[in-house]
Amino acid sequence: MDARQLKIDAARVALGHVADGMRLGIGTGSTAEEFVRLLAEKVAGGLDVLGVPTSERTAALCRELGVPLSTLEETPELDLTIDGADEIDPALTLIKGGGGALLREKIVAAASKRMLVIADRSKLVDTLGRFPLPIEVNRFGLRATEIAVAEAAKRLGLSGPLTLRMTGDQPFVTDGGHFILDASFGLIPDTRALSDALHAIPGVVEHGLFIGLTSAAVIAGGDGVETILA
Ligand code: ABF
Repeated sequence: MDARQLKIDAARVALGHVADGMRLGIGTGSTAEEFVRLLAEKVAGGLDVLGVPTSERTAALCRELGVPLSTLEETPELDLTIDGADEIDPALTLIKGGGGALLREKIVAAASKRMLVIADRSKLVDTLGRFPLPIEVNRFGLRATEIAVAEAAKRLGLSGPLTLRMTGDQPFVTDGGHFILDASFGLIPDTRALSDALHAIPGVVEHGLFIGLTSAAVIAGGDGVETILA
């Protein structure tokens, strides 16, 4: 089965959790995009929902397809967020941020009663870290922040290159106006310790470890779709 069909299958199951009148956080990435396309069909059929997008890219797609939008300022309490992930471990801790939207994704997820992650089976891992951890950093003092991140990781027995994410020959800039360092630390046995260490660094705005935010993961594989509860 092709990769896109797996994304559609997971998105369709997640759509089954959407009820009339819900306030939805809507994620970023290709799997979340399939969810938006299916959601838009339901909206066209009369489903009454309000979406809060996690990126400008998602907002533009929702507007194009006719999904009613709000903002987190207008709608600060959400019923359900549907989003993708780069890696998912057995405790449903995630690595997110490959799409560059981790800050708004985490804020929206934290404002939601429930969060469903939609993914194909390739995202399931025993231990997070094969995928480089995105770290959103303030543009001021970037070099000092890099040094602090490397030292914090080293204290946890982690090391590896920190790569400034680029768009062409310019640094990638997030919707929030920050840069992203992709940290190739390798496997991360203690995600909470790394999360706490990164949050202690003033130049770190947020990172892509989503701990304790996921209610369930909807995983599509060649043998069908399974829902893993947190
Ligand atoms: C976004 O979706 C990001 O947090 C994550 O990196 C990405 C996964 O994209 P895809 O669904 O295209 O694999 O939520």
